Amino acid sequence: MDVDLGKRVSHIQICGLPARSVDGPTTRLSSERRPIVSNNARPTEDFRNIALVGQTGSGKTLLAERLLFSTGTISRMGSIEGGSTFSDWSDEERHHQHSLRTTMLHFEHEGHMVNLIDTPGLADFAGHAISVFPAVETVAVVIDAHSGVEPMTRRMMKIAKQRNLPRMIIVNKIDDPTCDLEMLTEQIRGSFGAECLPINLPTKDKSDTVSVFDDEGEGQTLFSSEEDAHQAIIEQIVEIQDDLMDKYLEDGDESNITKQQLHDVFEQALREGHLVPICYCSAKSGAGIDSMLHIFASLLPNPLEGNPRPFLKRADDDGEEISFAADEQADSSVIAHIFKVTTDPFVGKLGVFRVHQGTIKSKSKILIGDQKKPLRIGHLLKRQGKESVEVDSLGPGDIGAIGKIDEVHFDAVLHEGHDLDSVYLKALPLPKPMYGLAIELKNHADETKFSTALHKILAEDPCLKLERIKATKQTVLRGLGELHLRIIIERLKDQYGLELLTEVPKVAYRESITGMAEASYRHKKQSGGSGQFGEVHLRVSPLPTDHEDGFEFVNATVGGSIPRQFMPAIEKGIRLALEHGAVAGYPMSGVKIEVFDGKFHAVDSKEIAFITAGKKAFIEAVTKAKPVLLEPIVHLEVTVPSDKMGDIAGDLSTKRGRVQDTQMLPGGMCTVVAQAPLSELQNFSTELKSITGGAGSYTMDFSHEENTPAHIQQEVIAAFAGHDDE
Ligand SMILES: Nc1nc2c(ncn2[C@@H]2O[C@H](COP(=O)(O)OP(=O)(O)O)[C@@H](O)[C@H]2O)c(=O)[nH]1
Ligand SMILES: [Mg+2]
Repeated sequence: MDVDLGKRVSHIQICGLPARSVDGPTTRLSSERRPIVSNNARPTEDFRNIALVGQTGSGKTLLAERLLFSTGTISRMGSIEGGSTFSDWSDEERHHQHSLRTTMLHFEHEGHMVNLIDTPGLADFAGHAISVFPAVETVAVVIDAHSGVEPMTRRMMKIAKQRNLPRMIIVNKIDDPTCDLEMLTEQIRGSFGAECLPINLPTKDKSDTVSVFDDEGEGQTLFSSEEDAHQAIIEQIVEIQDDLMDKYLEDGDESNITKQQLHDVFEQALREGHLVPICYCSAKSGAGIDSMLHIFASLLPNPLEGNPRPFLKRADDDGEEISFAADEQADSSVIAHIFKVTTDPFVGKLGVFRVHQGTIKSKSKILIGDQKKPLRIGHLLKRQGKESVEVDSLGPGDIGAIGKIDEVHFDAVLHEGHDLDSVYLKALPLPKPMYGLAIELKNHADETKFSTALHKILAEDPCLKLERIKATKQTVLRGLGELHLRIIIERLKDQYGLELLTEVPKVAYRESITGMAEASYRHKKQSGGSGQFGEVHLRVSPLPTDHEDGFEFVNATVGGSIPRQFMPAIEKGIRLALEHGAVAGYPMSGVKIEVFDGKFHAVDSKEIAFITAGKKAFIEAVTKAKPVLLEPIVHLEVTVPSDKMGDIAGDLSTKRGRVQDTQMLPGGMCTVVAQAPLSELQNFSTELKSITGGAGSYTMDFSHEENTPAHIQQEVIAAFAGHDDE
């Protein structure tokens, strides 16, 4: 059934519509049909695309709410506790009182359109936060003034820097009477470098801020002074342009540098990571919000200024892969990137995208990735929290969504011409789903419904994976942590009525080899009419651990001992063995295979014969090539009260963990950095809670793989030996 989108449009302010009145979390349906909003006229320079990221609880969602309120976009401020913010709108989020998804918001300020993306700060949902990076010019990392730099602060600062994204730091909650903002500023600079400089300063009573770049606002500052902070920024930015630096040094100030020159060099410094402005505010009291809005509008890069996204064009057969930047021009051929897929209870499946060049028009046709047939865009939407406004077009730099197109998937590129079929965006460093739960349906009759529901959920979440492990006969759902999976399981129950039984999965080992070996296999079958014949000689050897695919297949035959057309069949047989493991039933990787000889028969050689011969020869070679079982090792950063440091270090060492570093943090906390095998950490979140009385937190990231201890390896291989090799 077609949902009438016109009915859902309520009083959100977009492009001149009146301000929306907030009426709590339920979706309002207004009876009159509103027209499609014309969104044509906005020039690309007017957009500011900003992602709010950082530790959970730092106040991103309330800050988003405050920004919507201060710009007149909403007429009343909601609260986190009351579950009435614009950004945390789902029942799940209100129940858990945490953002669990990214939310698109937008507002106008000083004639600019700010697309603001609120992201979840929990480590379990880090993938959602990171995946919006390609959509924005600026990553704003929010820090809680009381808690200071936290694990997610570091992680987001690091990833944004790796992706060459201009960054700013927002110190929120300056109303908190216990915070020491001067010390915190030193901590920030100590953690992220001297390029972090205040762009506004809190006043003595922390009820307001003073802008230091363009001398707006006044009052006595809490620390430093307006002049010193101003000078520090100017000196930092003129450094990157020699002529400005000379002028500045000659005159002793910036009096001979024009406003435009200063703006440009400011923007360049942001882009080059030479300046990270620190902006102080309180989402709760509203202190510093006007100054922040002015900074957004006047200083943050617009889509034409920010660093270009790393688009790549896949090579055709003999060409080379090329990288290129989208041009952000309205009349170019469309390139838009889907950075989020979600399901809206009213609109259905939604693909949320950023336009990087060209103009997407409603009712026009669009290609998705390398699909042959174009699809008609039914509904072109601009999202405001859970609400949608239907627009007629979206130009470069803008963020919007298309509804009801099944083919849309995460990371897909939307475009108009087949010449752009092979365009994609350089992969993001998304966290690897490692935390697993073995799942089973309570009621097996729901199998079909389950697979449809899971398909939808998996499409929305790039950090969620489903595995069927043959060795353990378990279906394992993998995500980033206990909460991540708990929420998915709750969602399956609440939205789809599906109940699951769960248990701790057996460890996900991976097979590899450490030596080189050769083997051959002849597959011959004679039954009545034509027979089957194929013979394969191959060599296996280990690949470097950082090899991209973990698999390399080489046809090294000479003189046509096996005709070329059978090579895909041999590869297929080998891949079958790889998938199901050769020695212990776990997926294998890190192997190079060279087929160097073989035999064929003009009549009896068929694909099936070479599939079997390839598989059997491979399994035999691997068995001789000193196979090993690898286990995932994770990088852990555990933040606990300092007096629990010893307990945590001791606990980790009983888990085969290695403590690598410890850092003291303000507020009597410390961080323990360690590596440990994932298999030992299944109950870590519960244990940490009990050791620290709930005051500890941790982030866990895939680090690398290591050989499992010999006795474990022998046990696992022996347990598999009884299985068939199908
Ligand atoms: N005192 C104070 N509390 C705040 C401020 N901003 C947010 N909070 C509170 O901090 C908690 C976490 O806020 P939330 O916006 O959900 O944080 P998020 O996880 O970063 O989105 C909530 O209880 C907010 O009411 C602020 O500026 N001052
Ligand atoms: Mg939030």
